[in-house]
Amino acid sequence: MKARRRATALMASAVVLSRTLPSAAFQSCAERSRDTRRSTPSSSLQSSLDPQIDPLSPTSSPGPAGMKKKDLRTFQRFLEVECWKSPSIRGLDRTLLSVADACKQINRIVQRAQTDDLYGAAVDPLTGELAEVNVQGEVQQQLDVLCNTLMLRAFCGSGGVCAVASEEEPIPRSCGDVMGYENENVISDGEYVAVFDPIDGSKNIDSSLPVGTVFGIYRSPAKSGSSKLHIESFLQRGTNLVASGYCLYSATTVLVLTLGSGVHGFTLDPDKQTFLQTHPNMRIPDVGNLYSFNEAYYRDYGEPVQRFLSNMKESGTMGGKKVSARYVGALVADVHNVLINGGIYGYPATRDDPNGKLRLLYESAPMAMVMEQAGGAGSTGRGRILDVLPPQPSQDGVTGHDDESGRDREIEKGIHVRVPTFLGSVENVFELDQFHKYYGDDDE
Ligand code: FBP
Repeated sequence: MKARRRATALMASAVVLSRTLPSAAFQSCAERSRDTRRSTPSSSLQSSLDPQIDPLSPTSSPGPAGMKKKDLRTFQRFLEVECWKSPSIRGLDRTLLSVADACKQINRIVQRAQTDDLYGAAVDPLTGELAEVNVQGEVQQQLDVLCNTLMLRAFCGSGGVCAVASEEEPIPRSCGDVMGYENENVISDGEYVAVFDPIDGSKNIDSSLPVGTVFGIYRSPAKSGSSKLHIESFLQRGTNLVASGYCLYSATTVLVLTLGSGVHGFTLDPDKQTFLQTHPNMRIPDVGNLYSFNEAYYRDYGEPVQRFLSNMKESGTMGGKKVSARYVGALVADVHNVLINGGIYGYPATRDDPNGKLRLLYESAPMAMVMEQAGGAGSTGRGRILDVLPPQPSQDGVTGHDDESGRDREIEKGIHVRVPTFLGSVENVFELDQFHKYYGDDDE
């Protein structure tokens, strides 16, 4: 009786294993366990089995697939050459190197968040009370505050930027204010302004899913040396972006950047802590079979988007291939996936949010510039994201007006304005736009 029970248990785990491991693996691990009595494993397997030997160290014998460090160009070298080639972006290299350093620090913080208890809401160290609710109405997380500070100082400490706007700041701040200089003029001769989302996909943090950082840089029309913060420097169309990019913190840490002439990807070498140019001249396929929408909101989407999604699922194909869905819940991760594989990412308008969720200035526009520079497209469903002009404050745009709070609210509206966002391969985004044209827009 006992023997029969053991046999059934064995069979059961075999079934589980066969369900969890692909048959070949199941077969091979059974074989391997059986075979090890007979043959000695290959040297690379031995090295990867022996915890003493680091399979990645250059001295160890090459592991599977000849694991050699490729001779890749560093991010610094790339910037030096690009800024040398185009005088119009001179000075940006210092700023972007500083941003890359901040991304390395954010990467380390994200990886240590669990062990160093950096999760959860930020607490005011002085009062012990929960920190602010940010302009989005969200309780600021510890990581939001930490990464926001890192990005603020990276941009303002670089010398090239005179003012910044962030998802975590209600209104833009001058770099003099960020760096705590008495006389803010000290810094205001930077010719650029920067916009950024320090931690994108913040809801993913607690479950260790991919998150990112998004940034964009505009030339500031303000006269250098002026002492007033010029809001209109920020409320520009995305077509005026001089540079934009994102950093993805995931299985690998990847920094993707455009300076307005193509898109390049740099992967962080964890040993050297250097970004290496692993993806030169990135191009998105003209059409793809991947779609990335939060379909839980399907019933709240407008008719054009509903018909686009249902049509695609009924046909089961997109771009001539079997359609496939991916949704990580972080703009940077989902758009990076679409950039590499082709397809479309969308965060449409919904019944409750007629402009969707994503913020034009520091999420949709910088990502649309990257997508367009890689041969893709960025649309609101009714037009190019980069052509959208954020709402302008009614009066002359300079703060220090007598009705400060009213003025700030106007500025906030412009800085944190949201747009329906569709990013991806030109054929897929074009098709979505056609659905908007055909099924009208009165409900969106
Ligand atoms: P945050 O920048 O506040 O994280 O918000 C943006 C975002 O997290 C995007 O990264 C992501 O694509 C989207 O919101 C996910 O929203 P939802 O959970 O509603 O699908």
